[in-house]
Amino acid sequence: MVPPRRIAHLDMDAFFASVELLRYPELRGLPVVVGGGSRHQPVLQPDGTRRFSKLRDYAGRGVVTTSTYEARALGVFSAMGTMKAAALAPEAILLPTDFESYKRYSRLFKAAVAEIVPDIEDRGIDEIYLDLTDHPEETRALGMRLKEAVKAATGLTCSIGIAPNKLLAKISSDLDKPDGLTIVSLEDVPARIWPLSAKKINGIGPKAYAKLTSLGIETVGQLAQADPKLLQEHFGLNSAEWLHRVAHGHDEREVVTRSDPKGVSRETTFERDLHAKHDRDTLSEIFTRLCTRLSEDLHRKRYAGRTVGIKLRYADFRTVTRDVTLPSPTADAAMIRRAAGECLRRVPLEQRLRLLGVRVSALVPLDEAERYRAGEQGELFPG
Ligand code: TTP
Ligand code: MG
Ligand code: MG
Repeated sequence: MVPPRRIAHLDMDAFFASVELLRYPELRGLPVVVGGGSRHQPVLQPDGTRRFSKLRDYAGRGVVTTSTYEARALGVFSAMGTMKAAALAPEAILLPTDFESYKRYSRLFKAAVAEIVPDIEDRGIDEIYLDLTDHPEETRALGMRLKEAVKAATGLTCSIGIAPNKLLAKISSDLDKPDGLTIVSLEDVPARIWPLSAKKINGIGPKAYAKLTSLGIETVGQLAQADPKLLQEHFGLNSAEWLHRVAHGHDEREVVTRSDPKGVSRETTFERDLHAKHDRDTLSEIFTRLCTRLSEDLHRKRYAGRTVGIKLRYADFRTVTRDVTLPSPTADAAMIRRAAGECLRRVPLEQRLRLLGVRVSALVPLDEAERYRAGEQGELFPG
């Protein structure tokens, strides 16, 4: 028999809100909602304290991106209309959304995990899957070490689920949030997974769940016990089989790591549209920073690339790209900046710009690129 796998799902706790609390520690313990705009930026007052916007001051059609657990206790959750949230929690603090910071912390926590388990399946800004099967360390100790590494690198807590497959790992990471570490085996499925709502299963969306409830099926356990014929009638053969399998905790999907990316890119949407001439300095600074970050990404991923490209989006949302291929692969910020600058000179710049991106592709492993350069300089010996 093949021994069971050990798959981990790691998800950051109240991610965007927790990043905000790092810079506004005075908000700890309060209901805080992320989802405002720049007009909700806290204002530093003469006495050194900050004045924050409150939800009750909000007017508009925006939605909540996330909320602290204190705000959730008042009924305020992701994707809820902010006006509706304001009715539930008028005194909650409202903060603007700052994706750049969240992306920075996202990279930080993933890099910290990669020090311990290099093969990561990236599932978006605040979550990853890991295959721990071949790792020598005992499961709970390893889980604790991952959590500590994330905390040390970011100051943030996460929750981890470890199980024989992705399906159960994902459900488990949510069982003891925040700051949880939940280990679930196949034997635990009846006791720990069956009482849960069927919508906890990744892949059962609101529509499928509504259909299930109309058939009298609400929990995973009820789904596991459901008559296969009934499910087939309503969902078709394939989906019915899948529903049956997942309800019993079975899932064969592999953890897919992106160890061989086609290209690495960075882009930024400006806070206001910029003009190539009038905002020359700002634009140039942003451009250089993008290239520096991209170079850092390449070094971290240990890649260099021969093709450097740019992407521009104009104020009217038209997008253009240009690229140039270099004589040898590079990961160097200044070389990327120079090549990207060359591309920029080949696009019309009369209109204002809303987005700028830089990309390096035709990748080779960084040490290969370094050997190549050494060879060019006559430092490499054959063999
Ligand atoms: P989640 O991991 O779903 O939520 P969370 O990290 O805020 O809270 P939890 O402790 O329950 O994991 O999403 C991660 C981030 O993605 C979240 O901080 C904000 C963003 N997000 C949205 O912008 N819109 C949404 O509808 C959801 C669910 C999340
Ligand atoms: Mg999260
Ligand atoms: Mg998440």
